[in-house]
Amino acid sequence: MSNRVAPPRRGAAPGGLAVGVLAALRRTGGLWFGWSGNAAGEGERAPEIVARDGIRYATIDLCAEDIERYYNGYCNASLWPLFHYFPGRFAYDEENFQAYQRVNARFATELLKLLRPGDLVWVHDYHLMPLARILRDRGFSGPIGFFLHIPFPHAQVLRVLPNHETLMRDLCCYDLVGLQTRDDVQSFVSAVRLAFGGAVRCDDGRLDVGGRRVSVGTYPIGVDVDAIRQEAARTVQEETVQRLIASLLGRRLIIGVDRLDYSKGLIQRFAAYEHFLEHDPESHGRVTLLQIAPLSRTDVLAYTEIRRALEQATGKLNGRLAAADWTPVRYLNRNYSHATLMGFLRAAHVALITPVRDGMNLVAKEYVAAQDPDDPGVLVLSSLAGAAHELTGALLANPYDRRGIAEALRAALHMPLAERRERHREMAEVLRRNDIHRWSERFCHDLQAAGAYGPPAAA
Ligand code: ADQ
Repeated sequence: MSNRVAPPRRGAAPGGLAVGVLAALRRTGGLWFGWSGNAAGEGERAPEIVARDGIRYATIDLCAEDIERYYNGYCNASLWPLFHYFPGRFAYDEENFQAYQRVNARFATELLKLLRPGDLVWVHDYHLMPLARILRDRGFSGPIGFFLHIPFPHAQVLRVLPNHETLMRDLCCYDLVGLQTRDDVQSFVSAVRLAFGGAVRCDDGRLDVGGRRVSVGTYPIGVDVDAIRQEAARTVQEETVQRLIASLLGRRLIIGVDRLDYSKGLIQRFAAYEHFLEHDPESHGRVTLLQIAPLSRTDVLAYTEIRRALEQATGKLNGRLAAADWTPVRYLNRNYSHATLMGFLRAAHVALITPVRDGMNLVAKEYVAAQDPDDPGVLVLSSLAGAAHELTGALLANPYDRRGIAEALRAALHMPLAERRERHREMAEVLRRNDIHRWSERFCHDLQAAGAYGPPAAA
């Protein structure tokens, strides 16, 4: 279950969650259920179901008011900013919370009609936190797990949300709660303690709360390393990527790929790049930053604002520093196929991935996987991305520290081949040990085990 379902389409660009869910379902088969992304006409219709390559995709439409209140409102103007530590961008409206509950109840009703005995339910992300409680209330007794793709905020941030206690109680109806990093697990436990009082016991990843036992663990999402390497090696030869390479005229390519979102730190990144260029005149005319930033959540005000701010920042930077034959930043709001994107990543000498907060950041992992091991590029990565916990062979820097990022960029551009190979080897090994298949296998295995405990925890 996830808010949006992404049946594979040619040229479609799945986000991080979709990449992970698809990889998991391709191995196990099963049903993927969620919102179609469309507004409903009159009345509620039964889910539309299509089957492709062993996976069934079931989707429902939502009415315009629910899209506005549940999706744009509670999910993306309340939960998203707060979970990414932006209380300043947090907005709250009680009616939006009611819509959130209403849509979750509708998802549960439709899902129950499709579930079969022995099914295991894996719920993805912050849109669907109440789902287990509703499924339990209506008699479903199989294992239900929850994975959060974004950061889990510390209790002292979460308490800004008026309904944080309700949400924490709902989350404790799952058998297994999976989070991206150890920090997220600690924050989750802090929030459970806040909601249930200090008396919550936590032993070896199991919490005893409100008469139930809930398992909690770290499940960092990964990528399919070998598939990406092969895909990148193939597409780097194709016309779109070759034309990009030819257009550089020998300049070094720095790449950034992020949904256009304030959590991705693009304003700070452009400022750091400008700082780098100002303090390194030698690099003028010798580097190009290609920033690919497809638009997202265009109906939410904060996203229109960040888009405008980035357009201004790009215009200002290029206006100040460009030469007649050189543009420092190429800024694109468009989607590419996954394959083409992997070719771009392989062609780049440096990836500049500097979110100000990110659950994991798959692009950082994809960049490492896409490299030629004999001549790999260098990853400059934000210390505030979940991926920084694993990718210690990257050049890590604080995304708000312009000077630190500029120094990392300089070091990346001048790094000797032996060091690039060594850092890349180390990171590729980590990625291979914990790839996307292992992520889903571990989660499903632990969910089966957690579900087998049954409800107990004697009061
Ligand atoms: P996202 O915020 O979407 O994911 P990310 O993890 O980087 O961020 O995943 C983005 C995915 O979309 C990548 O697979 C990337 O290749 C793809 N993509 C991005 N831009 C594209 C473009 N222009 N064209 C084609 N494909 C593009 C959320 C969380 C993250 C978490 C993931 C997975 O916010 O922190 O890592 O889920 O759990």
